Amino acid sequence: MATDQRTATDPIPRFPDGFLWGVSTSAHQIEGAADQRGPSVWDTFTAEPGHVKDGSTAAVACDHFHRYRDDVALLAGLGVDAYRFSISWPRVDSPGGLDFYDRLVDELCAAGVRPVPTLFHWDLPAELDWLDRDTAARFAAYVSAVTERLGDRVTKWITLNEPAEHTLLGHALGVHAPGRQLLFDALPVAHHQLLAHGLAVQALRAGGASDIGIANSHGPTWPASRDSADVEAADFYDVLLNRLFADPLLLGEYPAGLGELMPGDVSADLKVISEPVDWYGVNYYAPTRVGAPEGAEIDFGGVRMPAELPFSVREIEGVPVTDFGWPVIPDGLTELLTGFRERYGEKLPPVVITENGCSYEGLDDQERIAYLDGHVRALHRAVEAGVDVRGYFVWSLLDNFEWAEGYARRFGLVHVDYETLARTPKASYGWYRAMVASQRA
Ligand code: IFM
Repeated sequence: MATDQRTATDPIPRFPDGFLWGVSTSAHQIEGAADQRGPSVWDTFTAEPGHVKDGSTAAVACDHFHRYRDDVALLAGLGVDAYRFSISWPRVDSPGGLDFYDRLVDELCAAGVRPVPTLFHWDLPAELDWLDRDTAARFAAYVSAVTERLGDRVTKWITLNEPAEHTLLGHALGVHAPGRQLLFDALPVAHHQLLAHGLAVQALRAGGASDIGIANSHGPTWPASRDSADVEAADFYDVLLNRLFADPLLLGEYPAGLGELMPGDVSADLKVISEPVDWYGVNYYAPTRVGAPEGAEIDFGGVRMPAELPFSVREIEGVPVTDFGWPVIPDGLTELLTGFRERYGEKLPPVVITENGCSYEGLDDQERIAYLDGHVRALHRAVEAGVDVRGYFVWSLLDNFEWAEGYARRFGLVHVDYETLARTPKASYGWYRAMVASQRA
């Protein structure tokens, strides 16, 4: 049987020894306890009506801050090797803020689950701004403080989560915090986050860390047709999504034409930005179909795409979609990883899938099982094709605050009742537990 015809009833093939199976969350999306930390740009943004679809905020979210012991018990029950969570910079900046992460890390270690913190997952302290170069240095100082406190127990670190989305959605299109609509004037935000990453790698190494990565979102970009205008638009989108952050990190250079648009002494900064990482994190959800601009603003999955952009995002027809409307295309993951391997060759460090998942309602979430099953198999095909993949993290452990969508999109293996905050494992939790166990059998 051809590999791409394997079905959900066939056992999932074995991944290499030492492969890390995990789940992911982020601070702002689950912690709550907003009264015990300073405000972030997301608090300011959600306070303004119209920014979050259901008008909700993350003030309570899943109340993980108070219920972290229950959540670690869920992780232990799941049998995962590792838990990717994020550290809230505004909490760390508040009195006693690091105590929470100290307790969480202890609880994880006691449960035999490896902590994998992300140091920035979009919740920038409200008084800071990525348009300011100084924010990068402030980030490095915060990272040093975190490493000093947790570095005796945490060995695996992630600097940033999806700086591309934070730049594009937050600063270019204005649908995420801080709500700026700068279009291409948002490029300094990308550069300063990259610089922050490089400085953070230096700070982590100075603190003794030796297992450092970043979580970048990527996906294949498919031209809407063979028309040269569509192909050109898709290439442009590919640069934004797949190369703007990866090229400086892995090659020490910006894609042609972009370096000139960045502020500061770019060549000196690129040396810092390309400090070698130990592994490269990829968040994968779906491919994007891109065509030439259509001359009018379009609403794509709730994201306003202004007419001035040199591309338009088009629907991918004939495939299942999640509740969010995202196409389900597992082969896109194989294509992405083999394509990365071709593009970056030996410069691509080992890869970890730091996020993959889908939004569906319901406790008997067979669609989520099918999605995860398909993607894990697709990942294995990438391994068979020679890509060095070392781990896979499902987004997400819990249903949570899905940014501008509020609580309407449920990505969890565990259902959260937002009235009672009760956690109920879904069918997919049982599926993932059995799959991870089967890898060890
Ligand atoms: O919830 C987000 C996460 O914060 C970043 N990656 C994509 C997820 C689903 O949209």
